Amino acid sequence: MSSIPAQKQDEMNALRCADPEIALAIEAEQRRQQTHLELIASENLVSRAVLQAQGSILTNKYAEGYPAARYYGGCKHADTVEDLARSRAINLFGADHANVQPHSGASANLAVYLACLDPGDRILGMDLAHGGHLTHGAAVSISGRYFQAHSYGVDHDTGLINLEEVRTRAQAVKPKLIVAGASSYPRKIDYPGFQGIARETGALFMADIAHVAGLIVAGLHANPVHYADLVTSTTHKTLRGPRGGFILCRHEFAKSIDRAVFPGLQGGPLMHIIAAKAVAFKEALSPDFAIYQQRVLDNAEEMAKHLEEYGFNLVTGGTDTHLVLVDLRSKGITGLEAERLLERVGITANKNAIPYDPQSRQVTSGLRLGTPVITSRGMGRQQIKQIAGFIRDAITGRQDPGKLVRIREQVARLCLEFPIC
Ligand code: DSN
Repeated sequence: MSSIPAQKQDEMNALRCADPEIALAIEAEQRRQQTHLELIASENLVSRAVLQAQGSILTNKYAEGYPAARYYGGCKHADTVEDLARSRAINLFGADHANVQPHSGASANLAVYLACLDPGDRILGMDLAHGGHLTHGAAVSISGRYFQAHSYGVDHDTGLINLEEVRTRAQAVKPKLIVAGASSYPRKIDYPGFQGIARETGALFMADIAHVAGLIVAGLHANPVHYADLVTSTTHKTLRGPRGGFILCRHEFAKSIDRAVFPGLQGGPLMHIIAAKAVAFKEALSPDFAIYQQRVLDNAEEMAKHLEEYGFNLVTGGTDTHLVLVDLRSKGITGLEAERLLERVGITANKNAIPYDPQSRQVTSGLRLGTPVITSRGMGRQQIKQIAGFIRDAITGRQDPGKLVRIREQVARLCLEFPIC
């Protein structure tokens, strides 16, 4: 029997007739999401309202430019949508200015670089191998090819960012821009500390809050809008919106940021996505959103607690974010093997480099586990304990196919109790 709800079935009928292959793949993905526990820290579940806006006829509209200054006719309603998205983003974070057009977090970061830097300028960001992001200066990214990229890492023993080391690096490198933000760092980032270093060394300060934007909105992490010159983010991680990016900045950067996004980097904005961003921002303004974010944090803390009880080593010894980074070396399994093993029991997670990882990036010694999706499904401490137990049992029982089948059945039962929509 199909696990797809009736309303969804109706919506899929047109697609099924027009393109059965794509319809089947989407339905299969719907079943996969329903029947698996998604622990990928950068993913989330959007509301039906966000999904509807994203699937709306706004996708038909070209609206190059900005509200009241477009290069196409017929943009009245597009203007309404983008104005709402911008004002809600400003309201949510207390920023002077918002640009909601970046197609992704990577595009948002590139727009900041285009607005503030010249090719060859020096930037200082967190090392990708220590939890940073590709676009913060990795050699394989345009950020590392067009700019002179330098990095800071985390302390070998604690796994924590050491601001004294960042300061020393900044004094030596004299970057034009310092970037704070990470993809797999389980602790709060000291934005005032970074601001101080940027001021001392004459650098601009950009905070990339893609992972923790929802926690910031809920007041659970410091708001870098108060400390950074520019803030970039995605909308689809803890913030629970559609896939996309946005930029917040002070008035003085507004014009150059807008010009960098369009016409500097992008053409027509994705108006259907901007509408969905507006809906997500409105949802994030509600009191329920802060409660949800607190649960995300509680669940991550609970996950860390049980994994530690089961003898797993955690990078930094725990978490104060939505994710935990497990160092698997003491369990004699690589990140790649663990990712594949968990997939067999219906748990989706990603292998992840740990700081100073002896393994390659394709193999890794770590596993990143995040709680946004399972929290959106309504799971709480009791279920987190069960899930940590599944992970322990799968890893310790990995040579026992019968045991893995039994865990898969338990995972499926838990998923059934918490439908995704
Ligand atoms: N790829 C995202 C993540 O998984 O963290 C970052 O862009």
